[in-house]
Amino acid sequence: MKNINHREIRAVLFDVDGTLADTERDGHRLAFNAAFSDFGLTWHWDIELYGKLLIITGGKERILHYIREHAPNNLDMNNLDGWIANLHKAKTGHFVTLLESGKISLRPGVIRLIQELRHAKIKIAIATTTTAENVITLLKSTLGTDSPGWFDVIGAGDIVSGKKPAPDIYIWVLQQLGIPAQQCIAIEDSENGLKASIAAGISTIITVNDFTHLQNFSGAAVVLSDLGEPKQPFTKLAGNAHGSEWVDRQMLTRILNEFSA
Ligand code: XBP
Ligand code: MG
Repeated sequence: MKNINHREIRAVLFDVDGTLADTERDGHRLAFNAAFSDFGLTWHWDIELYGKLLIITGGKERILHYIREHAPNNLDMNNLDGWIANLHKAKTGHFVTLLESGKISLRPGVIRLIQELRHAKIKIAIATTTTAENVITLLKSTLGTDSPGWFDVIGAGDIVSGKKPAPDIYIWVLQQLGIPAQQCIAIEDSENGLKASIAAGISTIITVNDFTHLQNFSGAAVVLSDLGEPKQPFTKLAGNAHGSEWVDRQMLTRILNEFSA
């Protein structure tokens, strides 16, 4: 008998940093440091400090947080917001150059899943805190120049005022897609990202990385090492993987339906 409550998945919303690719440690962090040096600053964000600073999403917001905590003399500067915006622009330039050099690749299973979803005509979207220019460059450098056009919606950066953990970017992407949260899955890597997606009502898969694996992921549908590949299955860290060893359309559909029977 057909289950009348059965839900078909209609869209998958991908976070970018830490989810599509490990961009933080050897990407954004290096770009911030290069921009600090351009501006004659002695600031240096090492890996340990950067891991702590990731509590604040958004590069401009992260710089302001750092100034408050570690360099408060700068708070008196005229037009601090404008100065931070310029510093951040320089950082984006360095990050884009780094991506264009091809040094950052996509995480396991990302290309396979994107291609499976496209083939099945399931919509794909981006919901990220990072700057749109960074997203477009990452997609082009890893998936090819046409790939930004594969995504039905790209929600990025300052398009909403409240950055993750606020749900704003997810709500904006859902509105643009015109699809209810109950027919979507989000893929995230961080506690801030999870808070944002579940506050928008979206079932969420977490794929952890070195910066996020100790965070609190209660509320996630499942917590995995990565999306997995047939020859390189994921490790399940928490939740229900529905017998799957890599994330595919079938697993996404089972997750979508696990709370709705
Ligand atoms: C990503 C971020 C971003 C990047 C830097 O968070 O917080 O700020 O670290 O990008 P999420 P920008 O993966 O949760 O979206 O400097 O372009 O903001
Ligand atoms: Mg992330």
